Amino acid sequence: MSRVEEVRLRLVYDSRGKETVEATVKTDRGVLGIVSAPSGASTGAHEVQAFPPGGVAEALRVGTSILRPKLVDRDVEDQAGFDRTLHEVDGTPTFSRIGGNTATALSVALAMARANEQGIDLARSLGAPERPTRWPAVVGNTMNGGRHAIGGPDFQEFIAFAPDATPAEEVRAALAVHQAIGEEIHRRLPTHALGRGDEGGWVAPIGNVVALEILDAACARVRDATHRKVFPGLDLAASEFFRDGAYRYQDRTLDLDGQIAFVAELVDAHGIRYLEDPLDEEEFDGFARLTAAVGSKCLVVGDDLYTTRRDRLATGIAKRSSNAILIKVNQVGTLTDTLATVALARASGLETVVSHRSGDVPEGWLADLAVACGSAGLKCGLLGGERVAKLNELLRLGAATEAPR
Ligand code: 2PG
Ligand code: MG
Repeated sequence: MSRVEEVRLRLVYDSRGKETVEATVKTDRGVLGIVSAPSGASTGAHEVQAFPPGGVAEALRVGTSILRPKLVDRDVEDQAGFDRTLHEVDGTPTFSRIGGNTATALSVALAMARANEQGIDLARSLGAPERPTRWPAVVGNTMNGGRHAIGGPDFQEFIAFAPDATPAEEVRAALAVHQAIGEEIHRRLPTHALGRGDEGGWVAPIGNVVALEILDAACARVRDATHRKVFPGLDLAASEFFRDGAYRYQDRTLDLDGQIAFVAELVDAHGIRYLEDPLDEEEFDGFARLTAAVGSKCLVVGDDLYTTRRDRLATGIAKRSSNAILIKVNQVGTLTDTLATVALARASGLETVVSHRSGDVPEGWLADLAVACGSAGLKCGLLGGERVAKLNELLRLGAATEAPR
């Protein structure tokens, strides 16, 4: 049994150039786990707080003076005890004293140190089988809007959903869709400078429905050319344009019934297989109506609805609000809390999709978590070093199960 010998916290930057926390956990066998935490822009109202009121500087101060002495000398195998201490020292329901990002970085760094001591992948160390029978689909962002892009559509993410047999096939198909979309936007808007948003998807001054048509056509083109499985998906992040009881788009305002009818129509018209946050984050009942209407055709995924919280998921299960949940460690702050939510989802027959944040870090461990959770998807974007790191880790995990050549 090895013990935690040293814990360090540092300031580092995420992909938006914003400050975040990196944690190093060193075991008494001299093995390290080094992990940093990502940050969201379209954060859910029920997430823990990423940082204390004084930001990263305060997180480092509190972490080093108060937290560190309680973590040193702990058993490296005892993830639950380590995570409990993070909660106890913080003492608030929202990690507002130490910061959810400090907790996330430390919690995952302990798991990483343990995996490194064992000499196996984090995925295996967290319980993934040696040869997984299914791989998480690549859930790749191809066009950005909402809070992740200035001047784009209201919907936040236009997604290539690639649930194929191997990670290599999935990544290739999703990237081909991203490229085909860039070509099509350039063809339609030849004089426009083409930019990319926070998650590496294209940004263009086009409406939601036109963007979806372009995505649908690009997926069909790639399917025809490669015979790979890749389908349209959306993250509406609808809470971001829900105000005073209505869904307020640039070109229309819809009430709940109107929004449900509009989204259900889009699912049918474009063969959408992945549908995230189509309604406001408090709309458990509306989610249930939409899931009853389209849940047999696509994953209906709650992100802001659940914020990875077990208690909110329990409400969604009781109401049949969705058939899937998005999983983000720093919405709840520890690996133990995250895995408890995943366990409840699995026990209740809901799929899980493990997700990046819009401001992310150039590390690949999210792919390990998705494989360990037996998730239906790894949502991670397609371009930019912080996104590619996760795709490449998924490729590496896939290749590791093949016979050596
Ligand atoms: C989302 C995420 C990631 P953010 O809404 O699913 O795509 O965005 O990290 O800004 O919450
Ligand atoms: Mg989302």
